[in-house]
Amino acid sequence: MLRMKRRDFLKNSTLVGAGVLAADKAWSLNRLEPIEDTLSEEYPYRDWEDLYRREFTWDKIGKAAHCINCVGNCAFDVYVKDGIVLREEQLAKYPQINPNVPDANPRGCQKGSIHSAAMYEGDRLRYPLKRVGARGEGKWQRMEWDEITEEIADKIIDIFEKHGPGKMMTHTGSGNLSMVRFAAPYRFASLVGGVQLDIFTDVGDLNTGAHLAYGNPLESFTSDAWFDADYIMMSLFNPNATRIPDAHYLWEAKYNGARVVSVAPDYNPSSIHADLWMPIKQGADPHLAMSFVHVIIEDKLYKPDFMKEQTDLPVLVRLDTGKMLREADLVDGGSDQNFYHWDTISGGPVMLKGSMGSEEKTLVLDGVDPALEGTFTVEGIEVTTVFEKVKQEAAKYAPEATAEETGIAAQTVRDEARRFAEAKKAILMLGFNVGRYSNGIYTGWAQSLMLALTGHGGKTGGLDTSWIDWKHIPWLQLALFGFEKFPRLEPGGLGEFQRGHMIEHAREYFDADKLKERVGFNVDEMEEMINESIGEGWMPYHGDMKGLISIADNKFRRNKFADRYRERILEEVEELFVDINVRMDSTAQWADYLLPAASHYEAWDLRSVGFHRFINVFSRPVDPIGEAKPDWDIMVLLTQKIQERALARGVSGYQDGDVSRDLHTIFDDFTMNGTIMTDYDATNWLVENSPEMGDVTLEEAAEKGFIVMNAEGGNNQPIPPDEPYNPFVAQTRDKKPYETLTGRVTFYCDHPTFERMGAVVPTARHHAGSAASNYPLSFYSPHTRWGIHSNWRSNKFMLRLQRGEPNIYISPILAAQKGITDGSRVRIFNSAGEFFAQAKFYPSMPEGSIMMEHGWEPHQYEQMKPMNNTMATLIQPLELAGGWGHLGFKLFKWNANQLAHESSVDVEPA
Ligand SMILES: Nc1nc2c(c(=O)[nH]1)N[C@H]1C(S)=C(S)[C@@H](COP(=O)(O)OP(=O)(O)OC[C@H]3O[C@@H](n4cnc5c(=O)[nH]c(N)nc54)[C@H](O)[C@@H]3O)O[C@H]1N2
Ligand SMILES: Nc1nc2c(c(=O)[nH]1)N[C@H]1C(S)=C(S)[C@@H](COP(=O)(O)OP(=O)(O)OC[C@H]3O[C@@H](n4cnc5c(=O)[nH]c(N)nc54)[C@H](O)[C@@H]3O)O[C@H]1N2
Ligand code: SF4
Ligand SMILES: [Mo]
Repeated sequence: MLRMKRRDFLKNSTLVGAGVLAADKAWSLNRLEPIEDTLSEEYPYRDWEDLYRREFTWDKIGKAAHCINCVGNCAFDVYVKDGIVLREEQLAKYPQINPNVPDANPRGCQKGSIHSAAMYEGDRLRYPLKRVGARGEGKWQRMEWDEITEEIADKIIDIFEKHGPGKMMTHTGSGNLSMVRFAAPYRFASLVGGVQLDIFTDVGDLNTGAHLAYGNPLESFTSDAWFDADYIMMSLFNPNATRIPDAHYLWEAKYNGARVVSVAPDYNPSSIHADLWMPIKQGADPHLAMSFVHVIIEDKLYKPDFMKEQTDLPVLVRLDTGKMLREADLVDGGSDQNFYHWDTISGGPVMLKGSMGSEEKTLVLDGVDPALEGTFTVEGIEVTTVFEKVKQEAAKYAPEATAEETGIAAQTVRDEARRFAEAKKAILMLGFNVGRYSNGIYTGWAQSLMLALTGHGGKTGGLDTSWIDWKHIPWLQLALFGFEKFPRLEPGGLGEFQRGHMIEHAREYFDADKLKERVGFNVDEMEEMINESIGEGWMPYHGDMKGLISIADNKFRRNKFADRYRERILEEVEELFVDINVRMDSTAQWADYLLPAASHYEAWDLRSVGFHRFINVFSRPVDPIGEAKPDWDIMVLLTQKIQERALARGVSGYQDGDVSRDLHTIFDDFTMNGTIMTDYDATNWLVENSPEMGDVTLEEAAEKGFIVMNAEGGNNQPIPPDEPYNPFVAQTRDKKPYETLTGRVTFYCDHPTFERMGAVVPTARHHAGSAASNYPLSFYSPHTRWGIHSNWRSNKFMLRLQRGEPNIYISPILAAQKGITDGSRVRIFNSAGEFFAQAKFYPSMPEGSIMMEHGWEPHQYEQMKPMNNTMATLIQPLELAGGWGHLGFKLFKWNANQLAHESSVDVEPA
C-alpha cells in the first residue's frame, strides 16, 4: 500500500518535492531499497532515478576559459540547459605540436571546474545598484541601466568640469585578463585619460631582476619547453598549486631525465616531487644565487664564448669613476650609449655593436676577441672589465660563508652548481613570488648571472619568468584607441604606496637602523629616492584623484596596511566610486555604484595569456545572469551616456596637454562609429584583424574552442610551428641584440641609484622580515590551491577541501612554545594590525616564520579584520631607476612592485 501511494505521489513530484522527500529518513530508506534483479520486468518505476538518467542531457555546449589571473588559460566545454550552466568539462582537444613532446591536454583545475556552481552563488551581482546608506553599510537600491549610467556620466562630466582632466582613476585590475574584457576599460581610460596602474607591479608580479638583465621580463618558455631540460631549479615557485594545468611538463621532464630541484622555506606541494629540496631560510635567495655564482667562477665552470658574445661581462669599466667607458668619454659629442671591449687580437679598444647607441644591430663579434679579464689603459683612462667587477663581488659569497644565512650546506651548493653548469639545458624557474620580496630584484639578477656564466640561453635554457608577452598588435590597438590616446599609466606598487600614504605607516612600523642594515636603506632614504624618481621623471605619478572607476580589481582586499589604505582612498575619491564587478567582493562592497558584469561563461571573448600557444575562445554559452552585461557593453553604455550628457550640457571636452578629451564624441570613438557595439563585435574584430590568429573566422574558432597561434604571435622571435617556444633564441642563435643599454645581457648598472645602493653588479641583500621590526616571526603569504586570489574563496566545494576558514600555517615546534594546538584559534598581530585565524600545523614550516595563503576576503575573517592589516610594505628604490638605457617606466616591464613579505608578526592563542 505504502509503496503504491508513494509511487503515485512521486510521479507528480517536482525536483523540490524530491528534495523534501529525501530529507525524510523513513521514506528515503524505502526509496533506496535495493532491487535484487535490476534487469527484471518487475523493476519498479522510481522517478528520482530520472534525475540521474537526465543528468547528462543538455541543450547546448558552449566554449569558454576563465578570464582571471590564474595564468592557466584552459579551454572548457560548457554544458547549458534551460539557459543555466549545468557543468563544465575540460575540452582536451589541443593538438600535439611535436610527437616527441607531451601534449597540452587536458588543461584545467578544480576551481575552473566548479565555476558553474560559483557563478550562481549568493555573492553574484545581478542588477545595477546604487548605494543608499553610508559607504560600506550594505544598503543598496536597484536601478535601471539607463538611469544609473546617466547619473554616473553626469558625475564624470562634473569631475572634468570642476577639476579638469587627469583626476579620474579608471583602473582595470587583474580580474580581466581576457582580450575583450581587458580592452574595454583600457579603451575607456585612453579616451578619458584615466589613471591606470601597471597591473604587474600593482600586485607584485614583476620580475625586475629579469628586466635588468635581459631587457624583457616577459620572454619566457612555453611550458612544453620544460620537457627537454635536464636541469630545473624552482625558487619561490609552487607550480603544483599555482600552475596546475602546466605542472605536468615538469614531472614529465623528470621522467625524461631532468633533475628537478626546489628551493623553498617550506616543503611545498611542488618540493615533494623534486629530486632535491633545498630548505632555504626565508628571503635568502640572493645569497644562495651569489654562492652558486661564486662556485661557478671559482671552479671555472663558466663558458667564455657565450659570455663574450651574449653578455656585457667584457664591457670596459673605468677604474677612476666606476662608470662604464662611453664613447662620450673619448670623443667630443660621442654617444653615452656606446661602449667598448678590449680586443685581444688588435690589442686595443673596440666599440660594441648592438648597443642602444650603435647603428649595427647585431651581436656578431666579427673578428674581435673581447677580453673578459685584465686592466687596460684607453687614452690615459684606466679600465677593467665588468667580469672583473663581478668576480670581486662574488668572492664574498663562498657557500661556506653564506651557509649560515641560507641554511643550505656548502657542499650541497657546490654539488648543485656543478650539475647546473654542466647541464645541456638548464632552466631556473622563478615564481612570481620573487617580485613580492624587497630583495627579489637581487635574486632575479643573480640567477640571470648564473645562467649567463654557464651559457644557458635560448635552446640551452634560461630564466623562466612564468609569462610570455605574445604579439597582439590589434588587441593593443583596441585597448589603446589605435595608439592615438593613452591612459595615464602609473607604476603599480609606487602608485598604491603614494596614494595610500603608506610611507607614514612604514615609517611607524619599521625600525630605521635595522631596516637599513637589512635592505640597504631606511624609510627616509627611500622617501628621498621616491621623490628623486618622480622629480626626475623616471617614474610617473599623477597625484590625488577625485573619482574612481574600478574594474575587476579587488584593491581593498589586496593592498597592504589594508584598512588604512581603504580609508585613505575612500576619502580621496569622495565624489565618485563606481565598481564594475561580477560579484560583491571586498572592493565592490564600498562602492557608490555597482555595475554587474558578465562572468566567464556569459560573454564573447578570447584569451592568450598563459604559457602556451593557444588562444581560447569564449562563445557566450549563456546570457548574463539577471541584468548583468559584458564589460565591453557596459563601457559602450557608459560612453553613450557621457556623449549624450556632454552634448546636452553643452560640454565638448577638455584639452589635456597635446590630447583633446572629446566627451561629445566619446561614444562614436569608443564604438568605431557604432560598428563595435557588443562583446561579440569586439571579439570578431580581433579575430578578423589579428595576423597571429590566421584566417580563421570567429564561428569556426568558437566551434573548436581555441585558435592555434601562428608564427606571428612571437614578439621577440617567431613561434616555431612544431617546437616548444624557448626564450631569446633570436639573440642566442640569430645574434639579435637584447633590448638593453649595451644590447647584451646586463650585469653592470652605473645608474646613480644602483651606485648609491652599492649594487652596480649582482649582489645579495636581505629582505626586511623580523630583523627589521619589533616582532619575532617573519611572515609570508603565497597563493592557495583552492582559489585564485579572492575568486572562488567562498565556494562551498573549495571550502570543504581545506579548513573552511582563514588559517595560518605554523610549525608544531613553534606552536608548542606558544601553547597553540592544531585547529585552535590564534591572534596574529604587530603594530600595523591584528587578525584572527585557525592554526594549522605544518611540520616543514621554519620555526621563525608564519605562513598564510593570501586571498581570503576581509569579510571572511572574524570582525572583518584581514591579514593585510598586518602587512607592512616598502618600495625597492632600485625599481624606480630611470633615464638609463632600458631602465625607465615601462608598462609590464620596469617599475616598482608592491611588496608582500616584508613584515613580521607575533602569534598567540586567542
Ligand atoms: N591555485 C592558484 N593558482 C594561481 C594563483 C592563485 O591564487 N591560486 N595565482 C596566480 C598568480 S596571479 C600568481 S602571482 C602565481 C603565484 O604563484 P607562485 O609564483 O608559485 O608564488 P607563491 O604561491 O606566492 O609562492 C610560491 C612558493 O614560494 C615559496 N617561498 C616563500 N618565501 C620564499 C623565499 O624566501 N624563498 C624561496 N626560495 N621560496 C619562498 C613558498 O614555498 C611558496 O610555496 O600563481 C598563479 N596561479
Ligand atoms: N599578502 C599578499 N598579498 C598579495 C599577494 C601575496 O602573495 N600575498 N599576491 C598578489 C598577487 S600576485 C596578485 S595577482 C593579487 C591579486 O589580487 P586581486 O588583484 O585583488 O585579484 P582578484 O581577487 O582576482 O580580484 C579580481 C576581481 O575581479 C573580479 N572579476 C572577475 N571576473 C570579472 C569579469 O569578467 N569582469 C569584471 N568586471 N570583474 C571580474 C572578481 O570579482 C575579483 O574580485 O594579490 C596580490 N596580493
Ligand atoms: S581557473 Fe585557470 S587553471 Fe583553473 S581551469 Fe580555469 S583557466 Fe584553467
Ligand atoms: Mo599575481
